[in-house]
Amino acid sequence: QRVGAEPRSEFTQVRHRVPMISLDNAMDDGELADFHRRVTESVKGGADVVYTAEPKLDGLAVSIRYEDGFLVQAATRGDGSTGEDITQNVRTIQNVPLRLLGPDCPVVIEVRGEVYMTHAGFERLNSDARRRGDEPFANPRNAAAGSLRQLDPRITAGRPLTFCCYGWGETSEPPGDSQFAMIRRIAAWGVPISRDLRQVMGLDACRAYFDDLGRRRDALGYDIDGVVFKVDRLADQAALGATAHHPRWAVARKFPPQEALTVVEAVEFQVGRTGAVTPVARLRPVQVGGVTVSNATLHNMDEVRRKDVRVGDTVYVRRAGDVIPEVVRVLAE
Ligand code: I6G
Repeated sequence: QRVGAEPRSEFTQVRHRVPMISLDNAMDDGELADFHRRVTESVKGGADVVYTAEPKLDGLAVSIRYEDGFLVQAATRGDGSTGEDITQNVRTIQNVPLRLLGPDCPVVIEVRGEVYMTHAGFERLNSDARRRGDEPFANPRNAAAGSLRQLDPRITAGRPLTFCCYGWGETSEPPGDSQFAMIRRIAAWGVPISRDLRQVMGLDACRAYFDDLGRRRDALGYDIDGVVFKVDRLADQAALGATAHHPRWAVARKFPPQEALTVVEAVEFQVGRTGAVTPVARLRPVQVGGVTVSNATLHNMDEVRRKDVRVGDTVYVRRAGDVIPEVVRVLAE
């Protein structure tokens, strides 16, 4: 149980003492190899450079500040220099510690990471919304964003949000020698981190991690859009520095998107063995996550009405693993 707070009329602005910059993307294997080449050209140890590897969660970046072990402030990324104060909302996230553990927790630390919603939490939230006759959320990311942006923290408290730390901002603590060791220390203070965080050496190990996570992507239970690789040695990170936009010591190797836009050319009604009727959208063929999709389920007539799908509409289709592709929503605009 956690003590709540009154609704607010607006969010106040928070200036990030250490900017929250975004990551550069590697859209294919060649771009990952380019990143690795740039790194090896400027750090000692050359090809044997060690990276941390972890899933890139598809959520919202937040920074959570602890002073003397107490959670004192939480903020959105915003434009990277200034975000919004969402302290009272973040305090309602069950796996965010309000106090850090242990005698050795630092005087000041800002932990940074992603707030997201699991598939199970998202399904529960949307089925509750449908039961009440409310508009469901389009995807877990929108649901997480809408939940964090509530002015009334009591609403956020009822939403199934989860936090995962991947880095830090201002800290009074010398972070030690490596990214991996610092994240493990943060975890020892009670802050959740990715169970898939690993150290990998060289480009081939990065590729193997990426391929393995790609195979497991649909079984993770939450959306990810890639893998983040970071040069592990903090001295090397400092030497590599940053451009105006991105750190030079990290990259997000992206997976192909699981959603694409196409046009509904017809709707047909399939009758199953039990007599159940399933409306199926016949689509203009489109590539989704490396596979050509030309049919997508519309589930049942309630869903057709709710989504208001009509022949000729432009729609988002989504496929995940072996699941039958589905029409997610109409692009009304
Ligand atoms: O947006 C991000 C997602 C994941 C990140 C990130 C990350 O690490 C796993 N790390 C950094 C350093 C930044 N953005 C800036």
